[in-house]
Amino acid sequence: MHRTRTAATTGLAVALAVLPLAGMTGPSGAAPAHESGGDRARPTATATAAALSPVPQSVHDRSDHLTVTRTVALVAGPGTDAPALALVTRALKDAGAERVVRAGHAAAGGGRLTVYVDGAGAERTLEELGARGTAGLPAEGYALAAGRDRIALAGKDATGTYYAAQTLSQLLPHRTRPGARMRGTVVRDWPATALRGVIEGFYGTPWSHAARLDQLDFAARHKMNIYVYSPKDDAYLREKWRDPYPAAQLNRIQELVDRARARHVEFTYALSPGLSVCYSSDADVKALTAKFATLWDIGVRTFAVPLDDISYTKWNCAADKAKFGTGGGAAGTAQAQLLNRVNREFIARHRGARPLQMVPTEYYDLKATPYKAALAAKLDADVLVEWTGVGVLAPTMTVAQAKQARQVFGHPILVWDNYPVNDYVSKRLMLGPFNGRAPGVPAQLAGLTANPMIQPAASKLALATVADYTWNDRAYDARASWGAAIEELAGGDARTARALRAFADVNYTSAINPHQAPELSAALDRFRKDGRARPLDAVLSGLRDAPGVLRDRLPDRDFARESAPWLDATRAWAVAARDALRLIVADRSGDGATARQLRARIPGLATKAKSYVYVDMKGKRIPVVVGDGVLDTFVADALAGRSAQ
Ligand code: 14T
Repeated sequence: MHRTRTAATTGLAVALAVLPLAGMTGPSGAAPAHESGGDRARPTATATAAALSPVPQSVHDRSDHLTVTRTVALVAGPGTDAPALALVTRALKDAGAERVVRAGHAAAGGGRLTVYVDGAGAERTLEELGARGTAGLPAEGYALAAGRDRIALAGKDATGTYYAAQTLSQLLPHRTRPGARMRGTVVRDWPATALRGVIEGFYGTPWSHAARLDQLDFAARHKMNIYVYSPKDDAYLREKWRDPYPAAQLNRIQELVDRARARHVEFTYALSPGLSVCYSSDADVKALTAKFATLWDIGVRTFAVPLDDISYTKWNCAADKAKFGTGGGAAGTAQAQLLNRVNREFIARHRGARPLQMVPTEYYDLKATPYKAALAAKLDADVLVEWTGVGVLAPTMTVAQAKQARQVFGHPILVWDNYPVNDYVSKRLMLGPFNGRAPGVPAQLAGLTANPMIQPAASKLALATVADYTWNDRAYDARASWGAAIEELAGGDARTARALRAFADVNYTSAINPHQAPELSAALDRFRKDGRARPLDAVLSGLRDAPGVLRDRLPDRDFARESAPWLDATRAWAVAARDALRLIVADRSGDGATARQLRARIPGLATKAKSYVYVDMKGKRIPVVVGDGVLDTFVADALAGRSAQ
């Protein structure tokens, strides 16, 4: 165990694991009618939609094409989002434009491509291209139309415009010369839930500063809009919560805040006073708000007070016991009083502050308790309450559960989803897709934040699928989203993508993806049925070579570095499994000499495959697993002569 769990929460977690889940419900309610029209637009989404991630709510290809000209005119509305304009300009240059010139109210024409971003020009161009304007779109929605010699982007708000620019940069081709063609397209798009992102809330080695900056870029590309800063290595968030930051540390946080702002991501500062706070103390309310004020001053606008993984059966001061008494109801009352003061004395008095967020001490179930009842009744109505679903690691989440969470907590619910977090099983990488969350859940929520792995770069695979689900749950297809994320991380290179898919397949299993290595398992099953060694040998050879391909070719160098022990183990298991396959063939053909040789060699190969370790922050060496229950079983069965069809 690499951390301390309080007896109370451990007991509850165990008890909850066996509770039956509420009945699965299907999608509830129809999607809002935001369909786009379009002259010459085809009625169905086509190849364009498949290339976009997250999948837009509505995409229609037009029958025309436009050309990226040497000079492109950019016409922006008044006060148009600067990061959106910078992104559009870069995307056009990456598509082969040599110059992007800002024009006034210039009309399209003159043989050059004109791009309108927001304002009257964009609205008019949308209409000309048969698209509806921004009226009726939800927050962060946008409309994009491209056809003839023009492109129009219009956001419901600045973030919407920025997302239109992100979509355009995915639509435009990558070229070094002018003249590239792009298919005419109409997109009308909006998110399924307001807050979508990542909470750095795991135990173990925290992310580096560089990794956090990189994650903010990644989040923005996937239309995620929140990063909750709650790393376990920042002592000023927990033990030293009352103390101000040393200047150097505050400067680093400021860098994150600035990057987040430029990417339309809400940097959320989560201060956890639970270890020592005295709920009834004026001085502690002041300490909390004074600390928040230092972060407000560097640009933070979203704040959270997590009160998870603490004891609510023991107070930190005698005054609390005297004022609130004992039991869960008393704890809920005490927490509500403290948070309401923060809400009224800080959040409400700072214009531009976003709603306060909190993690309750009971964050992992739906049971009606005195604690939840007190929180529901007494906590200010506008405070968001975080909830992990039923179980700290919720295998599934239904619409009925999400509705019930709103009822029992009595507040808007922000899901803290414990996927792909691997702090409790650091022997695993979790490279499977986000799964088991029903369509319709996002509409019930204030948002969803995913708790990632200790490995930031490797987390991107799962996080891209979380982004897809939270943006457009009704179109979400876990396997398709997983495939798209693999393509993206492979940088569009087919060989790298094949290698990454094979590697992710043997690192697939988790609480939400119960089956390990689905693709390799299918290949093994085919072999068990038809006895054909050749196709299986090709699969295993691909797996053996995948780690080398990834080390040489993955664009994100950190991915391979972080995954080193798992890459080594994958190669070693594939080598052992290939020999196991040879052994089966030798046994089958009565080639006793070869079989004897292989039997002598394979156990050593398996031992080697089990020898690779992940070293945690305390120096503990943890043997990693890949393809467990699949590769090891295949090898063991072959050795035991259990592999005949
Ligand atoms: F507050 C939360 F919503 C939450 O999930 N807290 C932690 C989280 O930081 C951690 O990364 C995650 C996965 O291991 O689990 C939560 O921590 C636990 C989980 C337990 F089952 C703490 C005590 C438990 F008994």
